[in-house]
Amino acid sequence: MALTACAGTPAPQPASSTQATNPIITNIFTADPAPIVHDGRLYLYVGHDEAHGDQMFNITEWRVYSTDDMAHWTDHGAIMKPTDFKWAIRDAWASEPIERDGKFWLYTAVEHDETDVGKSIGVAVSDSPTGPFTDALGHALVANSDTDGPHVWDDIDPTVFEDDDGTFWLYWGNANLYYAPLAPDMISFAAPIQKVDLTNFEEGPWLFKRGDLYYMAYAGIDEAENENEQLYYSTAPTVTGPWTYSGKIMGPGENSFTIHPGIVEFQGDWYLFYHNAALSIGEEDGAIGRRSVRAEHLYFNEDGTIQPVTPTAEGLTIPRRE
Ligand code: FUB
Repeated sequence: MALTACAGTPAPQPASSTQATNPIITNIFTADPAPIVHDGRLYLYVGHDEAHGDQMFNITEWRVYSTDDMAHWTDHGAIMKPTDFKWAIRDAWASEPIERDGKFWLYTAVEHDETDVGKSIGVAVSDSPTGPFTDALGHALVANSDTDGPHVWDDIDPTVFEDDDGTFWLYWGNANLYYAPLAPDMISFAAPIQKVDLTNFEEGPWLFKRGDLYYMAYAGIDEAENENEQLYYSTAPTVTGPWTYSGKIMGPGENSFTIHPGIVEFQGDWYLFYHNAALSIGEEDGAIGRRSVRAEHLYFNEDGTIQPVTPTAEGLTIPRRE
């Protein structure tokens, strides 16, 4: 709409805003978003799901996208596939990278070969956030036999975080939430693995800090309310707790049993990445294993609590509306 001015009054300036899209990536199915910021760009790591028909998941590779305005994205392509870990056989499940001294360490879940059946955490390394990444260890950092979970897929969904004292921490898990400090080599632990209980916790932990408060966002299930996963969070005064349940961030993802958070501050604003299964590509509808990554603005209250987020069909409007 054109704006016109009355004689003698200054012309009103149109508010300039950019409209992003939801989902962010529409030509392939993507899941388990992990956003990080490096050198003024936001890098988004996802799993590329090629499930067909009734297949549950067929997540074949990890890919990276980046942006400097949250609306226009560069596709950096595939950075690694599960069998680049010689001991893994499939399943590019959720991952999260972190930079340390110019190297990028990618912690990720994959299916281990027959020598330790079940999901395992691998660690890969690259000189660039856009890869390529190679196995940094030659075996799993955490294999199924290293933990005492209720099933063989409890060692998934790693989230990695650097604390103010320079210690890097890894949390991960499904059903059980495990954690341990990483050693300076980033490929071993500096202390034994421990466990913590969080209200409704199911999987997909995402650890971050804002001000003095540590936040653990995660996918959880409250069966009295909904059989599908919803996004919850707990907060703590230290990286190891004690954790206090702090509420729900978002309800279930449309058409999706799973939901998976990735939270980041970029250019002064906070963003929540998640996935649902509302996208169709050609004949293939979204489904349990064919999800697509999306983003919304995230708002905090004065006391540090997170305001519930309503998914939008249209995606981010930038700058955000107050
Ligand atoms: O994408 C595979 C699995 O589904 C992830 O590891 C979970 O967080 C859930 O999103």
